Amino acid sequence: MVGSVPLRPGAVRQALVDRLERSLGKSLAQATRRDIYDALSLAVREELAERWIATCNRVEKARVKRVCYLSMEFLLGRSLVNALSSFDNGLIDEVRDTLRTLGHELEQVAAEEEDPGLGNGGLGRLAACFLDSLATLGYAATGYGIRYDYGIFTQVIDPEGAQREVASSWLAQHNFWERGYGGVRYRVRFGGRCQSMRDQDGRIRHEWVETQDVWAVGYDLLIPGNRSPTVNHLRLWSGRGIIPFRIEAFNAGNYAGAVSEQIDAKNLSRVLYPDDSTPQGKELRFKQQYFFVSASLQDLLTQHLADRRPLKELPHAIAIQLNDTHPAMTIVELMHLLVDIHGVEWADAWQITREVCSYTNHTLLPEALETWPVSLFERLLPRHLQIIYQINRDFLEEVSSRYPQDLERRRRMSLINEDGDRRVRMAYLSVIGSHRINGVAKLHSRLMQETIFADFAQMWPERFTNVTNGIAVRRWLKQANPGLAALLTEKLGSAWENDLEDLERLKWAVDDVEFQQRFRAIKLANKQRLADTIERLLDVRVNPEALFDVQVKRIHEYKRQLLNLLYVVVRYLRILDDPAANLVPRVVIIAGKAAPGYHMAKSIIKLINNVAHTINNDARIADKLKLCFLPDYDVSLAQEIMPAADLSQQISTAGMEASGTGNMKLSLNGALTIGTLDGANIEICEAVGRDNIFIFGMTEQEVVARRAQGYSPVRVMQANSELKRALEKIDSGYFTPGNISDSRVVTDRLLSDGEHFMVLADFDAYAAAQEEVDALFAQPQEWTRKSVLNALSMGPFSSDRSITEYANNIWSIKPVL
Ligand code: 26Y
Repeated sequence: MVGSVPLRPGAVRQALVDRLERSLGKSLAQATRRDIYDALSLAVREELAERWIATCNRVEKARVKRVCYLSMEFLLGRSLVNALSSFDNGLIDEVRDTLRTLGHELEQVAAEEEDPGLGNGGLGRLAACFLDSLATLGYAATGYGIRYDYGIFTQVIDPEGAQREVASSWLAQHNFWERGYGGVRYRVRFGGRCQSMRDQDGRIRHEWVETQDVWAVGYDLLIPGNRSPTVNHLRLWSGRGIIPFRIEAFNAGNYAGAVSEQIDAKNLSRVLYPDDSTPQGKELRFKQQYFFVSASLQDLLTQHLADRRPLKELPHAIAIQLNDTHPAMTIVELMHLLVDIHGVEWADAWQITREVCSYTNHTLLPEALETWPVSLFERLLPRHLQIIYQINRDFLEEVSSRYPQDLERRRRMSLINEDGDRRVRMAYLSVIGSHRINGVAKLHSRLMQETIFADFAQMWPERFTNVTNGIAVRRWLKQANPGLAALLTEKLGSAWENDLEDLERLKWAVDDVEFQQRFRAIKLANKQRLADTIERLLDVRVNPEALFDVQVKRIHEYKRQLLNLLYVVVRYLRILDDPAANLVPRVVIIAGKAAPGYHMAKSIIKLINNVAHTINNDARIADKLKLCFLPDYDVSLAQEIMPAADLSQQISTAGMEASGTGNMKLSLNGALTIGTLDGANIEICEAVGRDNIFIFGMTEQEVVARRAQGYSPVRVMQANSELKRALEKIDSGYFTPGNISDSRVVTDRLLSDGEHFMVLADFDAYAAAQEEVDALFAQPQEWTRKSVLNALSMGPFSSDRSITEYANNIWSIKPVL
């Protein structure tokens, strides 16, 4: 039974009391903060549900084309404030006031919600920003993914400074943001064998029989658009046994056997990226991919047929976007469903598949380019292997007719890698089955065409394109930085929320002293708030007037947290040399998780924490330098950090960061970037102007050339005495008195011949750029001018712009409105 008092302006208190009493059975006097959260969430969800139904009706009537965004990851962040602030009627202000009269702060009530960590990093957060933009712009769109019981682990730092992973269930408490409770379900099949026979018309039909099946049950999360009538949904699949409980086995005393089928099925959606270092782990990941792809495709075909539209019209009704290669089995499963289940001719099915699908690549790193052993397909998806072979035969024929006699090219481009154990190349499958293939920033899209997909780009240049990433302005400015949002709205009205380019109109304010002062005061308040969080988390007090220098992202050697750390050690040693020197005080903030099996990344975290411990407890340093590793970086923590940053570190080895999106979030909140010419940094530099960003280091071409010459880090170290001293200090165990080998694994790696990420090679240039940062920060007005300019120049980096490009150039869709 839902509440009867709708959540509307003028009725917030009544709506709350109504949900408390009638849905939760609590009086206002008894209500805890959690109860208030529950009641408010219930009321908000009802509003969304109403809009969602209306959206579905509009989509059905208008028969507009719909996007299906398939992704293994969605990092949505918390829902309550996002939903409340999306309403166009100022409701959130009344909610805030009402809660205050009840003795609660909205921010604290909102923090009752577990942040759903259904992703790892950039790719997952991008998917969430895209869903936000799709709804805001009024496009019909469905996200499809997995409802992991346990998303990304909670990162705990142990007393030695090392990362420990703790399972965290976002579902431990009732989740109000889900709709459906498993209303939709599809059968997903594994194993078995194939048989073929002729039908009445003499055509060969393939059957896949004796399979082991599971249910995929769907749960929907509602996705509101900002100041938009559109509410879309994200459908996440959860595994269930076909026979959840075998009562005969149970009664015979076999309690484990009675539920084993249910457990096996539920394991499919148990965790995000299960460790794949064991054969069981590999198999589980493979099954997860097929599981969510199959359920999603069955779902969209069922809806298409329910609309009484013929299958050949599918490309006019649906666009499927593959978020990297994790959903690449879409190409094969769609062929299987069209040909084997719905009797479409092979050639027609292939044309439909290619017109419907498109693929985004997010990384050039070789270890992330997925391949699956042919033997896994043989055992778990035998019919799909036949289909892959057929696709490959047709494709290689095309290659041969384009490039006769070029056997080497055929070998290179084949879907099957024949070296060693035979493997299916999932990225090639994604390319062959898509009408558009895009990278996520200009440099990355070019490199993608010149390296990993060079043969394909030569054969089909018209299929390759770029769509530079973007971020959701609502979450990363409107919600994360209410102070700045209010200032912008005061000056411009609120149009910027859905049209970030509108900030250009404020460019006059860059030199306006009063505006600068207000901008600076907002930044200081945000820094004060983060300083409080730092004290709560780390028991370290930092000075909010210091320069807040931020590097937040996954911990990976290519992102070069070690370059940052080396410079911190250099600064530390400089202060010790001359405690009286007049240095710009800095708080260096680092956060991010390491993959559980990535030992070097974990050593990096441990070293950062050990250096931090030494510096932060060294009384001689006082406020001049603090190093803070904030544990358990997630979307909610990011929302606190971004608005408080002065400096944004984007210092990957050029050519390795596909785009980056944290760079955009930080700049939008007024941080200046210190960065390499990599990923979207290049485009950020173009947008803000070369004078308003600190660019340093080797270009992508220089990296390649230097590597070709033979890179010797030892030689680099010898040439820079400060760098040498910092490395020696780390190597001596100064920061890790308990265990010298903790630091030595890191210094050994940095100094190893040909070190792949070339950390030391960029050190001189990095340190020089950091000196420029200090010099500018010492001139607060100049700094603020550039900071304002950065924020106001981020128009091109709204995910609304990215989505508009996908809509026009890849999906051919129009808004429902
Ligand atoms: C399955 C496994 C091998 C794997 C799992 C996750 C491979 C890759 C990933 C995730 C990649 C990722 O998050 N890439 C990031 O995507 C962002 C959005 O496009 C980019 O901004 C960022 O540069 C890129 O590293």
